[in-house]
Amino acid sequence: MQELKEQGILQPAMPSSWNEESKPHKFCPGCGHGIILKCLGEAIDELGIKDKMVFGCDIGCSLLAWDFFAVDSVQTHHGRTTPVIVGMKRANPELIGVAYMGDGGGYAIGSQHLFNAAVRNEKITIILCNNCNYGMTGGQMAPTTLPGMKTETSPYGRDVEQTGLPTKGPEMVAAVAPEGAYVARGTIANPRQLKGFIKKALENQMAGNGISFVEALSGCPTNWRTNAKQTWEFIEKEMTQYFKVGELRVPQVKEG
Ligand SMILES: Cc1ncc(C[n+]2csc(CCOP(=O)(O)OP(=O)(O)O)c2C)c(N)n1
Ligand code: SF4
Repeated sequence: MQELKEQGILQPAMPSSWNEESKPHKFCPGCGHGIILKCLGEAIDELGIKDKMVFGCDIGCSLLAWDFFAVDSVQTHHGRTTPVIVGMKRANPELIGVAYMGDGGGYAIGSQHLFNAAVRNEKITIILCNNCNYGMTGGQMAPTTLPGMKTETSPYGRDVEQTGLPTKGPEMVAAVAPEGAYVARGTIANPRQLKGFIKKALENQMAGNGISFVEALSGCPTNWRTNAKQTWEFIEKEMTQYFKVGELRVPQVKEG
């Protein structure tokens, strides 16, 4: 990477909070994780909080971001990133803690941590990549798999009579979090808006208001077995039908 830059062959506009040495990144071509993390990187830059940051990533494809940023980072066990970042934040409230995970990590194995962190209004930021499946392990059904959607473990399509309806994480967090919470759902199809949501989430933590949670609708072309156009259309036309994009909780701005 450095060599290519020195030769003037490659001059990518990377956020300064990124670790250039770890680029090109480790995600599959067309994966949405990179777009979400670019939004996060730009938000960190704009807020000037790089030196205060601790970035935690889960098991799942989010772990491929363990060296993504030039900030203190920790890679945790599956579903345990929320309590790890909560612990760090409680030990050092000056930190800006981000827990990054997939829908399996946040809504299945780690759902109790997400739920209870929301109930306690922990002053951390959680960013969750919703790609409708368990990406890293080969595309099994996840809590967010859409009704009728085929996966490795729902080859005839998700049967909601057997498995229930897909989890709506932001709606759940918004329902249980006390005053001061910031909750939103963005999409990689609208990175400018997604970056705005992530920035507001970080600002909410900086203000000490309460928990901030952003779900990002994302794509997993490898396991969906889709080309670029099909991936885009699935996110834009199928996912947004069920998962509504927008802000669900925005704290009142304190006067003075
Ligand atoms: C305790 C534990 N259970 C199961 C696994 C196996 N496992 C690894 S990644 C993963 C699913 C990841 O899916 P998700 O969290 O949605 O993230 P994605 O890979 O889609 O980004 C599972 C079940 C594990 N590593 N640890
Ligand atoms: S398996 Fe899916 S989620 Fe994982 S890196 Fe590849 S495209 Fe992304």
